Amino acid sequence: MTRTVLIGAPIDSGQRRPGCLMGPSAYRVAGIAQAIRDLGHGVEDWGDVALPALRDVACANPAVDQLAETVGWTEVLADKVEDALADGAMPVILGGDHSLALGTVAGAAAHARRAGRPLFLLWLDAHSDFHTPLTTTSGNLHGTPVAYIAGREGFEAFPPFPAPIPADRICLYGIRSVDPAEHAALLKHDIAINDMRVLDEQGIVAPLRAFLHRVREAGGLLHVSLDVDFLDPSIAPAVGTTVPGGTTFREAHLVMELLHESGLVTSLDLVELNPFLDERGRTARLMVDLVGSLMGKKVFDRPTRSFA
Ligand code: 5AB
Ligand code: MN
Ligand code: MN
Ligand code: MN
Repeated sequence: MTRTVLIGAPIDSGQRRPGCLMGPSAYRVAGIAQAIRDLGHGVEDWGDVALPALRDVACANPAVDQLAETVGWTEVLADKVEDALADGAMPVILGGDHSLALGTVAGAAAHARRAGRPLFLLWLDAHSDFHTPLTTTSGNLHGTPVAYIAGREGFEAFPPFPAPIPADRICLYGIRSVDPAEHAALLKHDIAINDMRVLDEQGIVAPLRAFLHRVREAGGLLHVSLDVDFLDPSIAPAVGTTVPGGTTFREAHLVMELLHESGLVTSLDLVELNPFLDERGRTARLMVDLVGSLMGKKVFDRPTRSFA
C-alpha cells in the first residue's frame, strides 16, 4: 500500500493558451482519488497550491512570458513536494502546465539530498523541454524545466536548483519535437534521449527496463513527469502542443505497468492537460486510467508468464 498525496497545481503561466489551470478540477471530476483508493492505497487531497506575492525578477530575454508568476509557483511547489516526501508519502501533482516541474523536481531533489539518495528523472513527453530562459524563442517557460533540473545557466531569477541531476540520471522518453537550440545543448549533455525513432526500433519496453535497472542498482528515488503530449493526439486531444506520432493507448499503459512493477516511483507529475480542449473528458479519464496502471491496476493478478 502506498500513501499518496494529491497536490493541485492550477498553473498556466508557463505558456500562453489559457486552460491548464482547470486541470486539477478535471482530474478530481474524473475520479482520480477514488481510482487510487480502489487499488488499496491511501489518498489525501492537500487541495490546490496558491500563488504567493510576486517578487521583482528580471531576465535578459525579452520574449520570456510571466517570469514572476513562474518563479512564485516554483517556490511554493518545491516546498509542498518536499513536505509530502518528508512525510513518507508519494506526491501526485495535478497540473497545470509543465512549468510546474521546475518546482516539483526541485522539491524532490531537496528531499533526495536530505535523504542521501540519488534522484533520477523520467520525462515522458513529445518535447525535450531543454530550453533555458535565455534560449527560448517562444518565451513559454513550460519548455525549460529539464534544463533547470540539469543545472544549466540562465535560471538566475529562480531559486538555485538543489543538487542538479547529473545527465546520466535523466531519461527522456517519447521525444519527437526538439528546437534547434535544445538540440545543440542536448548534444553536449549525456542525457538518454529515447526519441520515437528509438522506441519504434527497440520497442517501448527495453529502453525503460534498462533505465529502471540503473535506478534500482543506485538505490535511487524516481520522479516521473508525464506530459499529456507523450500520448498520440488521436487518443489525448486535450493539450495545447499536439505532435503527431505519439505513444498509443497500449504503449502508454505498458510504460505505467512496468513502472508499477518496478516499485521505484516516488513522485509523479501529471501535466499539460487543458480541459477546455477536451472531448467530453476523455483525455482526463485516460490520464486517470494511466495513473491506475501506475498504481497497480491489471487485468489478472498473476505473475507475468512467459510463453517462450
Ligand atoms: B511542453 C517549444 N519547444 O519552447 C517551445 O509541452 C514547445 O511542456 C515547448 O513539453 C513544449 O515553445 C513544452 C516549441
Ligand atoms: Mn496564462
Ligand atoms: Mn513538457
Ligand atoms: Mn510536451
